[in-house]
Amino acid sequence: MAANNTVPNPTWYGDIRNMFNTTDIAHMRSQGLDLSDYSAVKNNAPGIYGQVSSGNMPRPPSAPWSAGWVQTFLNWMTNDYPKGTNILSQPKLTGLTSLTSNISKATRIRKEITTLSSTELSNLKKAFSGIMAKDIDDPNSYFAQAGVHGRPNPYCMHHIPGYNPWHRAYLVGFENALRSVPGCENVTLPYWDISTPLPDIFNQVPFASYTLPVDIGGGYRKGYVTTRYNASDIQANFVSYGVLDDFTRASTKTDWEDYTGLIDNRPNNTTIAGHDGGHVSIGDTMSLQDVAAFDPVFWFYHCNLDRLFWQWQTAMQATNLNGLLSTVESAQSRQIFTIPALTNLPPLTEKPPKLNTVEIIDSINGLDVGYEIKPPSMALSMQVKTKGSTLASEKFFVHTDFVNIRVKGINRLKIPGSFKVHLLKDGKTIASKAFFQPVEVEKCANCVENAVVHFDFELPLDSVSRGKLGVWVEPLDQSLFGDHFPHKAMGNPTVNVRLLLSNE
Ligand SMILES: [Cu+2]
Repeated sequence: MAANNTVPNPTWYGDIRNMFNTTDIAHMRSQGLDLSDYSAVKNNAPGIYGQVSSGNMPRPPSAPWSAGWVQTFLNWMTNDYPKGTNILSQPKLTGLTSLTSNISKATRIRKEITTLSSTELSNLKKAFSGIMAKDIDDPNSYFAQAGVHGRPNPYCMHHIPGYNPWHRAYLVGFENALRSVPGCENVTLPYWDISTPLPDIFNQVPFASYTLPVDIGGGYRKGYVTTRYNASDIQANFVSYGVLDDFTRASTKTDWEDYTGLIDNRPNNTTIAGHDGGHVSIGDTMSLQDVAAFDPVFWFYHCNLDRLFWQWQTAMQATNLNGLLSTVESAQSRQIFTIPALTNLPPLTEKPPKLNTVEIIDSINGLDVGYEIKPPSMALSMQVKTKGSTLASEKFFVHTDFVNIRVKGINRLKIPGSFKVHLLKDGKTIASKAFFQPVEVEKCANCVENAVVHFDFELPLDSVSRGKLGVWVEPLDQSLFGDHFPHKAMGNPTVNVRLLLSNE
């Protein structure tokens, strides 16, 4: 926003949040008003307007607002406080350009794996082989690193607000472990862009598989060798579970909760559903949370998800604490960034890499990590940004080409391990989603806290009309009830169908 010009149709994301600088935010936070919080600014807008129009606020060293700014703020109030859209979802991918320009600041540049030079690749192999050879009691060993994601040390940080922060810290710790191998001090973890088929390199030693050096419980014994599906089956599974669609949908979202998915009762069909569906698509080991991180592909898969998270942050100007907070809607989610005791990411805060939710926000400057994006990356094929509800004060369109079918009230604690939810029409599967969780799900505190989950299927209306629909839940572990998990045994889930709407 130009300093003195009036913006006729300002938005929270485009203009308003940028009118408050770090000093103003810190000052007012100490008085109980959080200017990085959309709801707080909206609810206190008349008071804020009074202060800035009279020149009483902001306090020095910030300069008083120009008449243009004051008018812009009033226009925002008059127009009923629009939030605005994500620049990634606009036709020009401005976010990606600014991302590339950020890269020069970081020294750890994570690249797409097929673009590595032969020296970079041989160093990476040396680093992987090096940590795989380390004693399992060494915190830098592959075994110790992979072992905190399921067995033997179960930290299940999924389907909760801390999901993205935790996995970012986890990758930094793993990268540091790779760098502990002599001669590999400059290695960075590359990513696998999952919109392209699994590269052949993953069939080579040491990326092809890992063999457990000891028993880890849950039936996984010393000598267990990780396995996965072949590249073409994985691509087909990504389509079946709508994985790329979920990530594309996530990239167009503006609120942190919508980007993450599932938390605070938001639709699940964004990042977290893409993550879960991707794990189950890659199989066999990757679909089982108890052992998923032992498959070497895990690290490259998650590095890609971290890259997508960083691209979203960049597009949303959410690469610092106040920027990120300006996208966080619910009080509960804000707490993991604002209450010191809740910023903890066990065990990654108390032990190396010693990072908490706030420290992971800025990769480029704070963590010294940057991503080299190989364009074109994720294809943004979704033209219409649909949602479930809007403010009654805003104009809206009803879309009759797509519907949202939500299967809700699934008590996942009753289902041992990962499972799939299929939508059937006249007995045939027309859409599927997957959920990734440990076998001993009742022993997982984060799972117990979020026991009841829902699944969102966004489908063309044509594909679901004129036919008998049904829902089938298929557990990966079929020893208990076979391949159809009884609806009664998981709390009798219900279904609801909604038309979608948009404001554009
Ligand atoms: Cu994962």
